[in-house]
Amino acid sequence: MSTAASSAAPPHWHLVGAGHIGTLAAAYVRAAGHGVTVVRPHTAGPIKTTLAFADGRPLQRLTLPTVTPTSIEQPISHLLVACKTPYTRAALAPLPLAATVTAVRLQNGIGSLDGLLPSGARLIDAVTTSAVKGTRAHHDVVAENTTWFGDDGAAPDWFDGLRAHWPNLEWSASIRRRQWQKLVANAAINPLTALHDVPNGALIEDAALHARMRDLVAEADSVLGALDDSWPGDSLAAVAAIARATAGNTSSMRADVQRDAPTEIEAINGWLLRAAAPLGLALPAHRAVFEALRAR
Ligand code: KPL
Repeated sequence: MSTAASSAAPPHWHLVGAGHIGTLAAAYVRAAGHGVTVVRPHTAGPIKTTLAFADGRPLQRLTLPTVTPTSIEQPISHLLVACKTPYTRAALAPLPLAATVTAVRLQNGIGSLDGLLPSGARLIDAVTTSAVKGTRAHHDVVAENTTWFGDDGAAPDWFDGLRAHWPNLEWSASIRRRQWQKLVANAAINPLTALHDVPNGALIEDAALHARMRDLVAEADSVLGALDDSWPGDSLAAVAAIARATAGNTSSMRADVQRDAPTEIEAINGWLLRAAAPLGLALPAHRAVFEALRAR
């Protein structure tokens, strides 16, 4: 679903977080004729990288201009946020955001932009199941799965044009449901694989880990069901299917722990714990992994 096409000029995006998904998003918006500039904390030259696609289409070379927050002259009208959630506050604080900025949040977890955008901003949440691997200089786009953009409104006028260049991009009027589904998977798979330093498939193969995954999923379902009685619950089969489909993968949180970087635990399990508190729900399994990861 989208609004009628408009003759408005294509937007110019400022991208925060040129990691795997941020770079893929930059390649798609560039292909759609949008502008894109990467915001970096320190002066640096353009980012030069290549993207290889699993369907065999030609290697794409991408050169992205960069800018520091203090050298941005015009207020930012379109912002793509693809950094890891723990860096969001510091990355956005120095940015000159327009009062009506449109921000697309391509991050795990929920709520990392709360309180960081002007009151007139439009926040579009994005949920993707695409997968990219590689280095800063080269990205292997392993899977171009569905990506949903959405908020409470109709799609913006630039959406149809972008969709033509972003494989499997959809506008979702029920983005919250999509976010919650991804949240439950991330809240179960990520902390367990990080704490036990195992690939995702271990949560299927190891009975003890499987039982802990089941508890995390059941607690997450209890919170989401209490927040919204139309939440279907019973997410275990869906989460197990993700763990199975990504059996050999290192979850993003395990990768963060392996390189001693901050994890996204606050935006994932932390969000569930904060949502559960006013509902009077104790989430012992989430509390345990949250504390264990914070204690690292
Ligand atoms: O999204 C993921 C992540 O690692 O952050 C999953 C689905 C768990 C795949 O590894």
